[in-house]
Amino acid sequence: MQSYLDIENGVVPSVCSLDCPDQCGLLIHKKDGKIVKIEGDPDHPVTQGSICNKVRHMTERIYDPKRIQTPLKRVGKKGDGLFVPISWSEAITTITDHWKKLIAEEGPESILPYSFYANMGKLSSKGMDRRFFNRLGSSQLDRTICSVAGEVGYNYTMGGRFGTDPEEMTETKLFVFWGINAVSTNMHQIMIAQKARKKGAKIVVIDVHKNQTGRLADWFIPILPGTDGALALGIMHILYKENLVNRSFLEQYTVGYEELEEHVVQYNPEMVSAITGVPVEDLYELACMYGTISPSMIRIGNGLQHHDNGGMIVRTITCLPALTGQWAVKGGGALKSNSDYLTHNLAALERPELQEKPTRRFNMNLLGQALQEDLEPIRSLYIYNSNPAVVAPDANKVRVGLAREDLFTVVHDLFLTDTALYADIVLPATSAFENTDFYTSFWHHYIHLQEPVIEPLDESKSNPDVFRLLAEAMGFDEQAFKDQDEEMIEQALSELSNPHLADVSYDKLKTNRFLKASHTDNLLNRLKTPSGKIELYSKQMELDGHPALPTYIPILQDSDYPFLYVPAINHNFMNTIFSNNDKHRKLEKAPKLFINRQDAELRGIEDGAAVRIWNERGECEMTVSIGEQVLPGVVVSQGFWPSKPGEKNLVNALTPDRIADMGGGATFFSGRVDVEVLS
Ligand SMILES: Nc1nc2c(c(=O)[nH]1)N[C@H]1C(S)=C(S)[C@@H](COP(=O)(O)OP(=O)(O)OC[C@H]3O[C@@H](n4cnc5c(=O)[nH]c(N)nc54)[C@H](O)[C@@H]3O)O[C@H]1N2
Ligand SMILES: Nc1nc2c(c(=O)[nH]1)N[C@H]1C(S)=C(S)[C@@H](COP(=O)(O)OP(=O)(O)OC[C@H]3O[C@@H](n4cnc5c(=O)[nH]c(N)nc54)[C@H](O)[C@@H]3O)O[C@H]1N2
Ligand code: SF4
Ligand SMILES: [Mo]
Repeated sequence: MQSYLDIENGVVPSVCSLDCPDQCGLLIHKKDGKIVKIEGDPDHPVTQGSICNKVRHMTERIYDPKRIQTPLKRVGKKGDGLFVPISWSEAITTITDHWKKLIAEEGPESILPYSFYANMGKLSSKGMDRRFFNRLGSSQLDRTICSVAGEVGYNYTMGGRFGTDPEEMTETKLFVFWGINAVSTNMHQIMIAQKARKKGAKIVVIDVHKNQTGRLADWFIPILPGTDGALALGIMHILYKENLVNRSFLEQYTVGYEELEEHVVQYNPEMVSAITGVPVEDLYELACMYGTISPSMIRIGNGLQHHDNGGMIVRTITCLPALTGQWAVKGGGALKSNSDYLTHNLAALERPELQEKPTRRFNMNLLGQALQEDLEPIRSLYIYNSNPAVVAPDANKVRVGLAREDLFTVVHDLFLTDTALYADIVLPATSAFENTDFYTSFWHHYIHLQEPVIEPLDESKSNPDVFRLLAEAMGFDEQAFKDQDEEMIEQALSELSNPHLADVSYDKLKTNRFLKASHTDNLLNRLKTPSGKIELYSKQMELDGHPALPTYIPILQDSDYPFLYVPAINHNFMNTIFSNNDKHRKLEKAPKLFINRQDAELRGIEDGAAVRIWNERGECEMTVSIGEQVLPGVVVSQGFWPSKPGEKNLVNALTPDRIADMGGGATFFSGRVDVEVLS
């Protein structure tokens, strides 16, 4: 088959690499060997030719003159951004000489990798990198910043990351978008809901902010942050009381439904209303709607689990479709993540046996604290696929750590991010269109192959290629470090224990570009909970120190600042990606703080005023937008803007680095702040 690299003029298929549930099929237009246009692939069964505005303007990012062209060495102070170009061989020798010395003097655990899934490619995010750090014997990172609390919570109820298939949701009659800003973050889910709406479906949005998604709803229900568990329990109370539960489903497929019935008596509507801010009449109407409309589907977002109690919130909401028997209805149920339909052979890709002995682990949400560890300090960080100086909680603490003169930091990225400014060595990364890789969606059920569309620009290298070079320079002579990308994909797709991928192979992917996970059997017959049933009562939770039944546990009141602060993501950036592109920045205009009219009036804050937002961790400046988009006592912002030292755009300067109730998750939205007009 002809390589796409040889096609100078024409259109080739591809897939979106970004950390987005939709994982769109793409068509890349090439002219004179360069990418000139990116559009959706109309043949993709789920995304069907439409893509977001962000990626439609991706070409600007690929050929941005600001892209790092060569490896760089720091010559100024950390944070100042003064670098000089060096060769790859000098960069690799500098890094590995430093590491060899560190290993001899302080041991390999003085080195810590730090990464996330900015490029969702399996080889780029959990392939050669894992092999390398396993073999190096470095400290290990728990990658907890995104969705782990909710996933652990979901799994207690359902036993795995299996949910409703989006392709079945054309049948759905009630969509509950719960803590998800899907217009911005899962646009094809909205498109499916809109299609169903034409056939009479209703869209309910439960959120702390009436953003794009709330504005599109048939019914928007504003709620106080971190109280969704109470709302779900209030719905259960009414469902049982009004006999809207499906008893035959409960008997056949669940454990603990009788205990739950007794337990939810305490969550009476008055109490739930006082906790959540949802009026009693609305609570009744919502419960009755949920108890009577079928098929109903709850799309559980990420936002509502970035709280102290985020795991329990998702665990609780996940019980609702069982009460109404929705798991047995086509197009009914819930969807948090569908990742487990597409789990490949992780061990073959990551090679855990290359690690001689278990090493210490760090929770990525505690990077600031980890860099203060002084008994056995971290002496070197290798950062890729991530921009922790902006995205990590309590980011000022992270930056104090990154500024340590005795910390040797390597950053591999496409751009000189705020994190890269603190690096000793910066390495230029390829864009995904320059790589071979494979991708699996965590929303729809497809696996995709990515073959390079263009050659690596300038001297940039992919993540796996850099780890191959580092391994060679470290003297690691195992075959694992010589495996090429195609071989690694074959390994990842061989000896699969996941029956849903039984029909998937590298060869088939090469011919088809994307393949759907098969699922001929019923989810209800293969639940991986300890009991094999949906666990409304979970013994495992009790063993893990949680209440066995879904329970409302309030978020921590960590201070007396008057506002709960929800610094969410925005429409035109992808986390920090695109925050340095003119087009995307222009569309976002400027960072804004949404505040309730009542709060603004009380404080003499006018619409459009410049304000300072602050707490004991840091401060940030924004322009105010007044309205009823949020409840009193809540302020919300959207987007992470670059924030060089001295600038005041860093929302994560304000966020707590407390750990959520499950999985070591982040608590970005459980912090408190004060707001004052800038004089
Ligand atoms: N355009 C765009 N798309 C993206 C991203 C991006 O930055 N920009 N990021 C990607 C990533 S990494 C992820 S994880 C996903 C996340 O996408 P989503 O799942 O949509 O999650 P968030 O945007 O974090 O939060 C969703 C909503 O939760 C609300 N929220 C916050 N706290 C609460 C609460 O206590 N209760 C309720 N009911 N709602 C609450 C917020 O107001 C927000 O509207 O999006 C991905 N897609
Ligand atoms: N306040 C607040 N903070 C949050 C969140 C929130 O909602 N509110 N959301 C959290 C969530 S859900 C997430 S997932 C994280 C996201 O946090 P991150 O994943 O760290 O953020 P990104 O901005 O997506 O990506 C980081 C960098 O990876 C680089 N990159 C892209 N592709 C490649 C590649 O192939 N190789 C290399 N080496 N680098 C590459 C990009 O250029 C970018 O600079 O942020 C978290 N932080
Ligand atoms: S960011 Fe999401 S919606 Fe946009 S093209 Fe990529 S996968 Fe599709
Ligand atoms: Mo995320």
